[in-house]
Amino acid sequence: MIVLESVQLREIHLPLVHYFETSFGRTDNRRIILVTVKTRDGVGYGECTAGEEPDYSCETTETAWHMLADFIIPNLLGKELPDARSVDGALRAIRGNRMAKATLETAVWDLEARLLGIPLSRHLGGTRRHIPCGVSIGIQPGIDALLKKVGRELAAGYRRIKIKIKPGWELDPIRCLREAFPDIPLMADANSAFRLSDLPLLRRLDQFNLMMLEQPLDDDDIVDHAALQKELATPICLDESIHSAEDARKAVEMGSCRIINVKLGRVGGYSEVLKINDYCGRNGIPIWCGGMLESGVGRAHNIAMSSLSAFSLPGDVSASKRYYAEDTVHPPVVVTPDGTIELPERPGIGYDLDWERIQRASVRTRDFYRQEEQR
Ligand code: OSB
Ligand code: MG
Repeated sequence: MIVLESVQLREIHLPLVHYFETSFGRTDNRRIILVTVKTRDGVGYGECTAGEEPDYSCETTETAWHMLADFIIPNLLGKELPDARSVDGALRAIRGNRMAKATLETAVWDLEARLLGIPLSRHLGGTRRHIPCGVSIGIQPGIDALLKKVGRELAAGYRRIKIKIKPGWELDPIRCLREAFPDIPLMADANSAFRLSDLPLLRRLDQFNLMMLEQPLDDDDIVDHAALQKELATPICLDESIHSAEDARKAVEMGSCRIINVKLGRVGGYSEVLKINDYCGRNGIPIWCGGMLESGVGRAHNIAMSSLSAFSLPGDVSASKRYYAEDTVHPPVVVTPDGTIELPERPGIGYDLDWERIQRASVRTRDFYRQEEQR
């Protein structure tokens, strides 16, 4: 039985070592919510993956803080939860807001794994000892900069290159990359920047042997994606459109995608991830772990999730130093020269939080305590 005695919310501001540009725009500085959950005898940590702006998702750092403080935390404090798996059901009365819910849900899974004295990956049923890593490369100021950057990431050992595309930055960068690196695993992520009427252009991407084309069309669409997939040889991978195992099933049954990008926050936490892992494993749909420019705490959760059996493709899970000069965990997440991350062996997420660093980056904290029952 898990009974949360207290929860702490904390907002930190972390500058990215380099801005990250997608079809939505640029991010220079992250506003990240960290959460600490405590029972009488345990502690666990989570990170909110919501971004600063409502572009990738309708959730933002600020809406997540509101949902956590005013609904999610009051709903869970003092409640008798049979186990971490039951948190998802306990939050069912709160609609949507999956990133906010996942912040708490993932922290309780970390707490439970720590209480059991086992790594979170093992607690989830993960089987991998190390995970293959890819990189997500933002829109660059020009082709030369892109080629240089890709060369550096390949030299560092990364096993798959993903570039962000948008109208006007698609065919040329991909053609130049293919000429320079004919055989690398290469893919492109459009973050919903195209329409079905762009079919003639998107069809031309088929000649470049991309592993997949990620989320070319609207975030809330699986109908046009199905129409597009029929016309393309390149597999479509859905990211923004998939919020649950049911979404995954419907998209697969409609033929809207052949691959799925799984993000812990976007689907509301580990309970849903486990269902997606089961469904995709049974149906031969490869999945991989997406990234949200997480700091170390969220990154450690992504690593644990990536150990699950259906996560067969390299994810957007890369080294701390690609994002932050000083991360929230110590030591930072490192990638081996052959492009893998080793699963930590210690209990829970398996990385220590760097409280000195976190303290310096903090802009607000709020503590919540269980109300003692009146007698
Ligand atoms: O679409 O995968 C995406 C970052 C922010 C929002 C959406 C996305 C991304 C990334 C970055 O691609 C992945 C990473 O954390 O390296
Ligand atoms: Mg994406």
